[in-house]
Amino acid sequence: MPEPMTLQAFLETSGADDPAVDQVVAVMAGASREIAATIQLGTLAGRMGDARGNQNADGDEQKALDVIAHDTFTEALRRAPVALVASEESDSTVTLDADAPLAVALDPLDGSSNIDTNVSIGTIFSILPARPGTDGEASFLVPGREQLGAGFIIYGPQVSLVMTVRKGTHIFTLDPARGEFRLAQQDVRIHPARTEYAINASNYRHWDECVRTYIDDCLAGEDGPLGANFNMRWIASMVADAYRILVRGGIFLYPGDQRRGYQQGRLRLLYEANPMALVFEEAAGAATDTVNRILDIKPRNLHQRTPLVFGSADKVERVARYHTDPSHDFTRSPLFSHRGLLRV
Ligand code: FDP
Repeated sequence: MPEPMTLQAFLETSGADDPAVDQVVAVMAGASREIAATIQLGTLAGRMGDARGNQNADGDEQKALDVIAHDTFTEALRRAPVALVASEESDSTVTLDADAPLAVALDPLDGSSNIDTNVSIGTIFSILPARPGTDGEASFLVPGREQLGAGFIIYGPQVSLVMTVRKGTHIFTLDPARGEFRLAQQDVRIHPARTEYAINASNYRHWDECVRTYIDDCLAGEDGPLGANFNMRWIASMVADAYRILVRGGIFLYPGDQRRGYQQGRLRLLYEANPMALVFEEAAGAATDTVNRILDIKPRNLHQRTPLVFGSADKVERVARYHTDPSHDFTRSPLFSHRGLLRV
């Protein structure tokens, strides 16, 4: 069997139209090896999941590994043509090379609450054009459809890079012996038929009626309005749930809910929703804030949150229909509807 192509060779032959974007992808992949090595050592590398006693700009408690990852990726990006970095772990943007053409938004360590649990965690990134002559934030406060590339690294049983430079979504896996990422899956297409959903179901009582109805209908199985038995998986590390959905289909939901501070959900538009949305759209999937396409939302501030639904396009569209037309399909199996006799 011929050896799978290295990331470097792939970028040279099938990379972005602008080689600067490829440089960012290569630098992110390179720096991720350092973070992966630290994560693999667990507590042997120190107490990475310990709180640092301060909160990030979103009010989340910062863990030691959040800060290490932020510093590692920001420093590494000095080796790429990057003018600005916006990070979930930093209140304001960081200027690297003011004359460089690109801006990068980062979630340096996604799934921080899983650091100590030996569960997959990751790094998410979004590449945008820098807008010279504007303040640092202006480059980031643009709709996600302007992204030139995006991706995430997952530190799991395998370390993998999922990336797009707007020419499909591709997966590379780290060969630890050689320290190289190699092509694992080219042009990923999300399976539409898989009936699997990911949601933190402990928030059921806080959701709006439309989200509850969709999940009720999943639970109703083949006798319910969706006519299929659904399975549930919730890893509580978005990168891990996203990777699974990419390779075998399904839907992820983190909607807004009634808890204090959760009206716009938990996830960040710039650092999490936009890059995931681009990765999923490039793989024939979809991503919304339950109704509107994520990539069309114009951010108002760097750390803005958004409800997020992504995955197989048919399922994402269905959730949107439940919000825009709450009577949709509830008639197919009235016994199981909210108005029915046998609501489960
Ligand atoms: P975390 O706070 O641990 O970084 O990014 C936020 C995130 O994890 C996602 O990775 C994950 O899907 C979600 O939050 C988990 O939320 P719950 O704590 O509500 O399960």
